[in-house]
Amino acid sequence: MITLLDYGAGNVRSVTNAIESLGETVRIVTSGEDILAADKLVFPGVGAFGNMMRILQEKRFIEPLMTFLDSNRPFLGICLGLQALFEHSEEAPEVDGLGFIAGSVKRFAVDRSVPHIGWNGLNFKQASRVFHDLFGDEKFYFVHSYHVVADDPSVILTTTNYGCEFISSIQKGNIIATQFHPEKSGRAGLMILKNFLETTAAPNCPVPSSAHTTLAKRIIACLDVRSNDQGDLVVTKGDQYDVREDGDVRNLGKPVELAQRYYTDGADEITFLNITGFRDFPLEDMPMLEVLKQTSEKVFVPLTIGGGIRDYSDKDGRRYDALAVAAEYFRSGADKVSIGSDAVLIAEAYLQSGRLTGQSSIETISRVYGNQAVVVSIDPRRVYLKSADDVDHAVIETTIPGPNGERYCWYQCTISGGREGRDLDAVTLARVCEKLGAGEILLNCIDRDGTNLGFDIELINAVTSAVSIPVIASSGAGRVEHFHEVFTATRAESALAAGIFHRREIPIAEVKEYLACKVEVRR
Ligand code: 1PR
Repeated sequence: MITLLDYGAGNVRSVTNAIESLGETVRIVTSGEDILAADKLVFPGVGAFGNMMRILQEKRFIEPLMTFLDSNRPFLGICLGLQALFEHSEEAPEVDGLGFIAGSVKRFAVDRSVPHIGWNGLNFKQASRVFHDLFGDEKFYFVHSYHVVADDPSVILTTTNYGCEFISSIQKGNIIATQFHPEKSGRAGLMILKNFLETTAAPNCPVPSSAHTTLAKRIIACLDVRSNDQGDLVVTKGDQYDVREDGDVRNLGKPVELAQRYYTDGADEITFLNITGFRDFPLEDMPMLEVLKQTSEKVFVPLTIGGGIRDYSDKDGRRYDALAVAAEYFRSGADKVSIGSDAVLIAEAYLQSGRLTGQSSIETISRVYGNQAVVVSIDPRRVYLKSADDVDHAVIETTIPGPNGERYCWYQCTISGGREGRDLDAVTLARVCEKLGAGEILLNCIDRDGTNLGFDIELINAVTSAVSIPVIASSGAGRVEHFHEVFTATRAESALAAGIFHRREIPIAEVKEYLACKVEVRR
């Protein structure tokens, strides 16, 4: 029996699912006594440091937690569960941490995208039983903007390189805590959890083949999900956002089965887009929530869900805010939510008023769950221009001329699944969303969607150079070479594809095989 400290923010379902998949039972902490009575305690922290410490305080968990840690019983902290052990954090200087380990938590000051999102390796500094059976070159999933700095180097278990060398896990007696998410790190992560559960595993200090770790480029499988005309939830795919074929919604398979297949094939992340979410309220869309729940029981890589995240009034006039919709997605197993149409409307309102309200979906969700949990999905299409001065938008000079030989274009944002174009360009939208608290951009391109012509490199370069958060390149992948191109010709951190994977034209493993000696990928 494992005791799990859930303080109510974010996705602890995935940790529970991962532990249960290893044959253990999980008991969730409801009181300080549960912490004191625990044999082994897992503390998965999600969200923001200040919010976490305030909730621990309110629930009177701090004292029992300190008693547990002092007793040296097996403890596994994950992500914020590591940061909580330190004295304070730059993220919330006014709030004290537990102070179990001397040191503090600092924001990354590196010339790279922050948050540090994705799969990175470990430099092993000492042996640990949680590394039993690891070889040393495995990669683990990270998602964070802050890292710990320990006063006493003897607690450092591993470090990781990301523009600097930072502490990625600590060990002090039986107290172990990782910045990465074992529950989201596929087979290697499950092995760490298994070793933690089996306290008899022999200590191991693996030797990686390289002296430095490198963040891998991620390959993401995207599943557009909606009900077909028979009412079954199906994965569909169109080209340029038309998903009907001879009048029927194209049916490419069952969402949970496909997600599982992609996990087994080596996908680094799975994205579900509830593509009718913009018109149907997601909280009434129980099958979609069920898909997420079932997937998170079997798939141990990060799950993102998008569609319909916005404030909403139901037919009886009851109001729900976007935060409630996101909370339900997180409770059902999502690690990140993706906001599409609402982000455009928020950015337009901000540009008009020049004022941040603090009330938008991007701001409220990132405040509670952290920036890394908020992805903004942009659906732009090209608008060609004769001259760069024709519009008041971010214009690029293009090497792909328009139908009338135009040499310039801007990327017009759309809402409602590409149905409505707005007077806002993709570069400005990305910039505003970063300012509002988005942690990542999912950059689609309607012109390329489903065409197999390759990613729109010009669009991706325009957006990546405007923001410092990671960008997921999406739309148009048709050959393995397209992934190589997007990772070498742009600063995109990850590449997303749908059609080629659904139609089994190119398996994910083949993409990784091709990339292996050219760019860093997770194998
Ligand atoms: O606006 O917050 O409700 O979010 C709705 C989300 O659903 C948006 O992210 C929007 O992109 C997506 N969406 C809406 N309608 C459709 C549709 O297909 N009719 N899907 C749709 C867009 C997603 C793309 C696709 C890539 C890769 N498709 O990300 O997966 O273009 O495809 P490819 O590899 O086959 O080229 P909201």
